[in-house]
Amino acid sequence: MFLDQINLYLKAGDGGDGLVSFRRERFIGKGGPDGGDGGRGGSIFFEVDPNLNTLAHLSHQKNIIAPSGKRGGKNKRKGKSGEDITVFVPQGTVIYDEKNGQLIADLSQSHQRLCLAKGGSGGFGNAHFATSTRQAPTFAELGEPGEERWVRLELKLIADVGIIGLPNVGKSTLLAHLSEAKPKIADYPFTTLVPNLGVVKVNNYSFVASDVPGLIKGAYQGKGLGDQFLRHIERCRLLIHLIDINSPNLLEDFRAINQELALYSRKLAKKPQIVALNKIDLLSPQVQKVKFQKIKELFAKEGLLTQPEGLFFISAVSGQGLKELLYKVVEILKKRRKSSMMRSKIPLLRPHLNLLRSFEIEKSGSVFVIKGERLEAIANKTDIQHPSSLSRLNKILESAGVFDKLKKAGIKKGNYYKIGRHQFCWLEER
Ligand SMILES: Nc1nc2c(ncn2[C@@H]2O[C@H](COP(=O)(O)OP(=O)(O)OP(=O)(O)O)[C@@H](O)[C@H]2O)c(=O)[nH]1
Ligand SMILES: [Mg+2]
Repeated sequence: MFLDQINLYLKAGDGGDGLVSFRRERFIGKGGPDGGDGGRGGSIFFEVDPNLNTLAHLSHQKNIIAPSGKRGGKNKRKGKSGEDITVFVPQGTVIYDEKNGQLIADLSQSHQRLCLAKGGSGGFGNAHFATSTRQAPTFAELGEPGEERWVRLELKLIADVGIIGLPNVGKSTLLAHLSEAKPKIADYPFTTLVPNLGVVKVNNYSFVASDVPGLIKGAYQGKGLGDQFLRHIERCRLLIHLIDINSPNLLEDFRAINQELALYSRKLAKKPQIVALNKIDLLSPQVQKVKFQKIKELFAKEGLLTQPEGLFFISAVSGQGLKELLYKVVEILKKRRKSSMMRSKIPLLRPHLNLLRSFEIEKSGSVFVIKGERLEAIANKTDIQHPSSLSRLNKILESAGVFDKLKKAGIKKGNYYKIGRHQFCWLEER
């Protein structure tokens, strides 16, 4: 199965709680506090595996949940940390925040790695809070909740060259001839259901080519396999437009494909194309000569080709004409390298859109309600009966800028503010 789009729920591990405990040993009367810290929760990383071509390996996984950190132990033993999880994805995976559609990351480089959900830190055990004046603290911190988010993964294969054309014109045969790829080849339309990638080597230069499943007229309306695969050639630097030289309507074939590209996007329609007429081995040398000339004139007359050298006569089976085609491809790719390198130098990585700082204050009657997913989650997990947990929550609210914003919103002594399931009274000027 080929999968190029998938939704996932990510939940990093919660931090383990700190422990409240006191040393109990024979002959030692009052042992000091020895409750250890909780372990860190596991984080979720995404990493590009260049050997992957699809997202199919993730199809059975709707939720990815990293293990939580363990509770702290006696003897100041730190709880075990939850193990990190690495999700491998193909090069060209684009990750969006499913809730607001925002782009989070564009994984276009091989072995690129980033953290998408950070595990919560462990809470401090009571040993941590012992001071000269507070020798027996009876409280410990709760672990911090791990981040959670809903993401959409979209795969945009990164091929330098896309081979496009009507079904059965020999796109896969060409890819197989030029590279080590072994796409399915057969004498019927729509053999290729998913794009294949292959590395093409020309002397010491190499590039990636992809055969795009056959397009037909009306693909953008869903005819044939539809235009869903055109997304993958959006990033190609060059297209090889393959036409069966034995087709009775060469120009119509050519136009039909270009029409579909234009309907999909203006950018695709403008992408440089090399036109290659395939299957010339089926013509005798005499016929070839006459036919090639006629076709050149036909295309030139229609003004369809901006570069006359963009017309090639090849056989993907015998290999005839492929050398010339390849040289042209390399020449164009070398020229167009600059712009694409510039583009790939700015990988977009915004994994943590500072979730803590994204909150709003709404007024509900006379109560100031703090609305922010992450802050609310933290508040909900805080045991406010314990002074230490409460002070930790206050620290977080402070550093997130909640108190400043409340003041700006006009909160006065005696007013109430609410976060998650807790409601507090604003006691004094902070
Ligand atoms: N004689 C000859 N046959 C070819 C040539 N190239 C491809 N074929 C044949 O044409 C048929 C279709 O080839 P494919 O490579 O599967 O064509 P495709 O364009 O990938 O087709 P779809 O994936 O169905 O869109 C197969 O039977 C190939 O053997 C060629 O240069 N000469
Ligand atoms: Mg094919």
